[in-house]
Amino acid sequence: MPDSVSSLTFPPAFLWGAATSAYQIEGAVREDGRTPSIWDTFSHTPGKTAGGETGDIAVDHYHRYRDDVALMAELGLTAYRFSVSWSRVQPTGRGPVVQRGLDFYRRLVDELLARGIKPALTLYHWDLPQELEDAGGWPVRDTAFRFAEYAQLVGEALGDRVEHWITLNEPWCSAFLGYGSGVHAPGRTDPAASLRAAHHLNLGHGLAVSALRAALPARNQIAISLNSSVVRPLSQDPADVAAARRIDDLANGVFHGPMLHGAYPSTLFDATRSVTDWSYVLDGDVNTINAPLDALGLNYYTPTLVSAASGDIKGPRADGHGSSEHSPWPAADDIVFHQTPGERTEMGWTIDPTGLYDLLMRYTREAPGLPLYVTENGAAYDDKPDPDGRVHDPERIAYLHGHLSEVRRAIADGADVRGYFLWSLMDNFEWAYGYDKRFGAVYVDYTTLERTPKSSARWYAEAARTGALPPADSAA
Ligand code: PNW
Repeated sequence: MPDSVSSLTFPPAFLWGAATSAYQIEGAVREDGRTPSIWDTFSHTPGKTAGGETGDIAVDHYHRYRDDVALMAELGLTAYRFSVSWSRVQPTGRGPVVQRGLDFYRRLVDELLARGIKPALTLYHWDLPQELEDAGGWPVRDTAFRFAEYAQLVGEALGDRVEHWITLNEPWCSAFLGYGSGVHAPGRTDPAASLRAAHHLNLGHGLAVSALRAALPARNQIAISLNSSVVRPLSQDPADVAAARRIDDLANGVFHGPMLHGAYPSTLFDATRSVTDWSYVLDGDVNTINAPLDALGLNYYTPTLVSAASGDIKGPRADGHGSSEHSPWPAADDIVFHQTPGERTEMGWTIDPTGLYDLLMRYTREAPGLPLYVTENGAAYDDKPDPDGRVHDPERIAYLHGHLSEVRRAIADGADVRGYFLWSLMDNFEWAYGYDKRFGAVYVDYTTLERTPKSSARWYAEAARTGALPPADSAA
């Protein structure tokens, strides 16, 4: 075996996973007592999603979970990351649980365990019960306490069989795409509300960590998934470097500051004074948010390239965060977002695997000793079945090979990366983009809902089976 191949061997206990989220795959939105979440409301509001598409049926995973787990087993996955729909379990966001809703996740988890696949459960992947949004949503403090109560209920119900717990998925998206640019539910465009939402998501996370600590057996692992951005300045000009630092605060520091270091960056407070006075950060909050974690999940797709606006030249907003005349970045109108040069995926996101290496090394420094997981990484392509029904996606294989190689390089350089979750197991509802953007390793025919593993799924299965990366050009 040539060195270049053997050096791509991963640690024996490395988890080879795939990820999904409830609203993107389950469907069955009115079954067994589930009530609408903000994503039901948003997707049913004209003009909010491509083609008016919704998650009403999605890929019908709620009814097909057994077959889907069988498929995961066939692909040799050793872990599966999914999310729980809050309004399926606790329809109004308060009060007692609905057992029928909870039973779905019990059955799913039991099916996974029976096949030797480790469940990684995300409590919140953007689908706030609509009733809680009607009461003010994440900008109001009470939502954080409601989330902790929900976390405790799910922890008590599933703590005996789920070892890996993730509180929030990508609070940046919830706060800044949901309440700032409005391209995600609930579709509000208020920079002050987006920063309040960020704080209350943080607080909800911290309260949930403590609630889970009390509810779960000690061996369980509690984490959060951040879509931490790799923010790069366009040049080494001090103005561009300063612009990158400010965006880094708004993308990363706003979350990892209180979570990992017990403080918001003071530079973040200074830079956003024109929008908010941060008076809703009460004494003790930051301590609550700083609750110790057992691991950190990082989601990575593409880096972010910024510069300071020079003179009256205002560049295009090429930040890849969807189209809206409202920026997701509060108090940052003087900063220009650029498209990173290079090949792009169907999302328009530039492929840069070195960003994943940089991210893993950064958090190795930022949180020494904390195990890391790549909880999402993947690419959308315009996949189509060949006449023989097979789906070939060499671009996705190249993307996965490139990024997993960088994960391996980070491990060699001291990053404690314990696993990788490909986004996504199967094609699904890509939020505001609807069903058009296919991220799956498994192809879904949206007429028949039939599942067909793409060649990337077979490539990934081989990696999972051998614990090493097959060459990117190996025709699986
Ligand atoms: C993540 N951005 O979404 C989510 O966790 C997934 O549910 C989603 O399907 C996947 O990545 C692909 O989009 C993101 O604008 C959406 O920076 C938008 C951004 C980042 C992540």
